[in-house]
Amino acid sequence: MDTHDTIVAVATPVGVGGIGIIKISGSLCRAIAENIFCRKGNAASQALRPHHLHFGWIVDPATRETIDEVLLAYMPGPASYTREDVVEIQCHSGYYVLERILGTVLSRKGVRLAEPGEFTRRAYINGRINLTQVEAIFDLVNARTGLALRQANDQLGGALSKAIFALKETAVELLTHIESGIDFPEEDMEVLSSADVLTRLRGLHVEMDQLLSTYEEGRIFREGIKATIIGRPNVGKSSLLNALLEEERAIVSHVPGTTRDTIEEDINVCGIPVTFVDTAGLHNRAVVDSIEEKGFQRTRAKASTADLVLFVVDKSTAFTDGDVVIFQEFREKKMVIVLNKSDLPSGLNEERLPREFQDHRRVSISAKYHQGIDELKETIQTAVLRHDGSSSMPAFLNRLRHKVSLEKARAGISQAIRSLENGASVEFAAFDLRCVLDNLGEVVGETTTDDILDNIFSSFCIGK
Ligand SMILES: Nc1nc2c(ncn2[C@@H]2O[C@H](COP(=O)(O)OP(=O)(O)O)[C@@H](O)[C@H]2O)c(=O)[nH]1
Ligand SMILES: [Mg+2]
Repeated sequence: MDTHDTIVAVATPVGVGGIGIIKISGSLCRAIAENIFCRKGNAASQALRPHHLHFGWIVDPATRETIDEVLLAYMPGPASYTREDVVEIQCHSGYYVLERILGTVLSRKGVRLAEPGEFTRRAYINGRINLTQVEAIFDLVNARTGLALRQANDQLGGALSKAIFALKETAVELLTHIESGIDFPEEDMEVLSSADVLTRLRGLHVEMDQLLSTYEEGRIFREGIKATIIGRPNVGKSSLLNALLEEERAIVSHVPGTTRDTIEEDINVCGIPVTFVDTAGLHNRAVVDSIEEKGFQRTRAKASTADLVLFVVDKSTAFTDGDVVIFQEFREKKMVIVLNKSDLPSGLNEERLPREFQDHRRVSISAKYHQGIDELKETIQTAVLRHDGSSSMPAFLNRLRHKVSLEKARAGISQAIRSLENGASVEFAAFDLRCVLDNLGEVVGETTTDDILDNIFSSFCIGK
């Protein structure tokens, strides 16, 4: 990919609409603007004032035909999105208009169509943003809840990269101490003993542990969770899905075994995107037919891969062996026990629930009458998150990529600690620390391979 070309793309969704924006970045921007843009009041002799909107027309330089009435902004680098010269043309959004303006710009030598994410890639290559900030832009565009948006903005502001740079700084400082001791042993520099180095390495390890422990939650903010509703037939699983959705999505019936397939719906639960999965009720009677058998398999598959299981129990009847069997099967999962049909006289003594049930979060609801649903949502939130977004939040790892690189860095620190504990010289620790610096550099994009970069930028849309 040539990074010296001037690139152009339509930056708004293609289609008929109020406004369409064409974005150009590169050294030819100004010449292109002067060539195709005719300002109102024949102000052609005046230079285009940077960072101002100019009103005028796009005119085909070959035919002198007016294509559209537009607003144009010229943003010379480095004060621009890409740090290169940038021109943005706000025109009317119509297929033909956009295509004609794009074609006019592209007809110039040295200009080509931008690849997906290429504007942002240039911002990254030119050092305006680091790789975690690139990812934050992607997350911002794709945010589905307030919490996801907040996390994306924090990350764009540098929350995660600052945490990584702080770790790097500590590692560099330690490395400098060790290496100055190796290279200039006779000089009058503070040389750390093996014991001092060990103490500092252990400190770094703890800091990395802390940052790594944020991954699960960071991932949930960004991607959301899958919550599978399970339980015996007729306990009210489908009614619960409907109550959460506030619409009659799943068929509810007093006939057991009504839900045979799984049904999935997305709901924003206190800022977390949750995909709820309604399933076929599990029972231990003889299986009736092959459809039911398949339904059971799907229920089990969806429950075993879920981030959270909502185990629905009918509170109006006594606890059954069937409930216990289901509970035992999924007890290792993160679980909320939902005691449904609380509008009916209780047939279940909560005090006498089996011991292991008492350890799980429990909520009483009436799915039929939409009672206790808000409390259930709050319980789901506290079951999966430690932070609710109301207070200040730490830096989060929120991508597998971050976690993998930081785990490699932590393994490097462990390795250095082990060799020092076994009496090796500090030179070995210095070697490990250099690898740790590379691993940390991967997170912020300093030592990231082209494959990974291609992968990240290709998920962007053209024009971003
Ligand atoms: N009284 C009462 N009945 C309910 C409640 N939730 C579900 N039901 C009834 O229980 C039966 C089974 O409900 P359904 O949602 O189909 O259960 P599923 O088989 O677990 O999906 C239906 O007749 C529902 O109307 C509730 O909270 N209170
Ligand atoms: Mg059902």
